[in-house]
Amino acid sequence: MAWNAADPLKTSSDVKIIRIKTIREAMKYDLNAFTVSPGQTVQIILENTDAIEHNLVVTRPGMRKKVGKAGDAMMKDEKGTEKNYVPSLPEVMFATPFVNPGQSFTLTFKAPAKAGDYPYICTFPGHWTLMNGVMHVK
Ligand SMILES: [Cu+2]
Repeated sequence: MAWNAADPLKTSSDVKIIRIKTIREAMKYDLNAFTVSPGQTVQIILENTDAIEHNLVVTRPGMRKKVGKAGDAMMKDEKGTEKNYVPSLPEVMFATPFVNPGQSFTLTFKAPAKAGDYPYICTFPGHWTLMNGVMHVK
């Protein structure tokens, strides 16, 4: 897992750019699924158009619930905010920090080499059950 900022020098035609916005007062992303190729460079541009903070965390296949619940449990962690409510678990692959209302963050990473369905969620406690989607790698 890494906090990755966009590096404009590294963009090439092979970069898959995915734009995701948050839906105001709905606790949802406006994109519930997208597809990338194995090993491809992916840039997720998370634009927070909601009135509260959100993040976006990509998990290993089948780990949405585990990571989401670990995020919920961080409500009791006094360093939760500092950690952006991103659990320190091997199931977490990529994560944005918290994105403030009206701000955006670009998360750049290499898509997994292994085909599969990789869930993404907001790990702010209580958000993941509604605020989620799937990155299909194929
Ligand atoms: Cu959220």
